[in-house]
Amino acid sequence: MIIIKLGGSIITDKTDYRKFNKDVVARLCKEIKESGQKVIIVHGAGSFGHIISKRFKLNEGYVDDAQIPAVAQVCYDTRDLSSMIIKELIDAGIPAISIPPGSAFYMEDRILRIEDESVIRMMVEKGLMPVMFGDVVQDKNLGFAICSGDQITELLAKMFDVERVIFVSDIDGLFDSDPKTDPNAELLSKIDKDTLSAVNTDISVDDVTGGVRGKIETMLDMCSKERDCILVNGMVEGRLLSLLKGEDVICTRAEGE
Ligand code: IP8
Repeated sequence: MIIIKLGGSIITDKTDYRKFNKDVVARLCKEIKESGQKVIIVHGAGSFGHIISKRFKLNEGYVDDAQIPAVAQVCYDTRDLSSMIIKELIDAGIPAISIPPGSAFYMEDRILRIEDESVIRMMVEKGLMPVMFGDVVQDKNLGFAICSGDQITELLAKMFDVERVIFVSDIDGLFDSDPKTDPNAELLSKIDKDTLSAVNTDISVDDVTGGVRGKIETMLDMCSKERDCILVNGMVEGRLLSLLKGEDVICTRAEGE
């Protein structure tokens, strides 16, 4: 089993509220279908989640009543985004069903709790693809909190026998500084625990769930002897398909010891 996390920067324009990258998503869905691999997809929220969440400080939990309509709006927007992705998956021939974490699960101090995994397992056993995403989730202690797609990815990796986790983004991999602003930025083809201190992880767009630093931490946390974690550029046509077919591609790989 492979988990693919479609990052918010590839499925949306993160600087433009609710701008869906339909053509890119449609192509990636076709690449996944063509690979023939058994895959579960998780997606980020992009500009359907981060812009309003940041404006209303939703990641701080409940602070005042002005946040409540914003919670509803973000939940509406992320579900809308997920429906658009499901449409592309179904059109590509992948039978996918959206499971909104904010409607199905809860959190405790930002830790996601799934008490009953059976529905997700039943879907997978039948060949249906459960699709989950970054969302606002009710939190027993904070009121509500942001649950990132990366948290969902970690949880699914524990539930299933996952040999590979692929993070699809709009950059070739992790660089030692931001390639969008630094022409001398160098790609790190492999990363380990020392990588965090070596890279400049400034965040350039609205992102309430940790940006590049959070990504490195998640990749290192999730990789093991049996499971590698890969960051790949989904904007390059065919690269995800090549990776899924086992070919060598430009990417960053976190391998466990
Ligand atoms: O895009 C964030 O999920 P991510 C979810 O996977 C919200 O970090 C609502 C901002």
